[in-house]
Amino acid sequence: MSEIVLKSREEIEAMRHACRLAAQTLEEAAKMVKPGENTLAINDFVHEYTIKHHAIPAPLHYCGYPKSCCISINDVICHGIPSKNAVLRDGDIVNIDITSILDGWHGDVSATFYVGTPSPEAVNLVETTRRCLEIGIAEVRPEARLGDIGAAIQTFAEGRGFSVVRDYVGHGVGRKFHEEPQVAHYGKRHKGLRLLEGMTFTIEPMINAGDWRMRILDDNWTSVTLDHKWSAQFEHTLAVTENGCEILTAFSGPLANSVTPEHFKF
Ligand code: EYL
Ligand code: CO
Ligand code: CO
Repeated sequence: MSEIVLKSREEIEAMRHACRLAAQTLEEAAKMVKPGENTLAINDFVHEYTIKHHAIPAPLHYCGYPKSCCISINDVICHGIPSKNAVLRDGDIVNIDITSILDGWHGDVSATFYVGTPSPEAVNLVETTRRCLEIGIAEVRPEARLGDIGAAIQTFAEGRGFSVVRDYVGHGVGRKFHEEPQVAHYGKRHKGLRLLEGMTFTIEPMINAGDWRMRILDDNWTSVTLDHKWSAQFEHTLAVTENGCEILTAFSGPLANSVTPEHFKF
């Protein structure tokens, strides 16, 4: 049995530091996203940067996971294992998911980046997914319900012809990587748990160009779309505040390769 842990102002201040480091690490790692780069090199940078800043990469050895972050290319939904053989190519999309533990507190953040020049289809998927996270975040305030977040994301994604992954959800985060509650990216408005000030959790929608079904590769970690159409994801760690929420993993500058292209119109 596990329960939702509400965080005090002091605890949220401690989480700000872990979350800021995770976001900074992602911003620095994003600079390595270029054709020809391999995902193990990005992982190794993330690992060293984390250690240098007196933090621990949470994914390493979590449930036996072998690397310090997850890097998921194209039809990989999530939990892509960094590998020297996974080489970024022009036109790919790649999600980098980073969780840092600093002073015992976790910060969990991810974004999807364009490698070189994206196709219009890739831009539509990635920008829709970026907007899904923003739309979910806009629902977060005391007295709102978890179903409001899921419904807002699902309505927007499906309205654009995409599907919402069912097998993975956002999660409470704090002293533990994964706490209650589970935050589904689909659902019904006015249903589910009522939010309270002091809750800290992630929203991390995975949006597929095709249908939502997935399978796990023979490596027992990597989740890919069943139809091999592409999947994108963005994630932030949030704290519910008196009026709304604070994005604890907000970025301090523009994320290279991640900003919405000028020509894209919703
Ligand atoms: C480890 C455990 C199966 C991560 C996240 C690494 C992977 C596959 C079992 C969630 C759950 C990262 O970053 C995450 N969420 O945003 N497990 C994770 N693992 C792992
Ligand atoms: Co994550
Ligand atoms: Co997460």
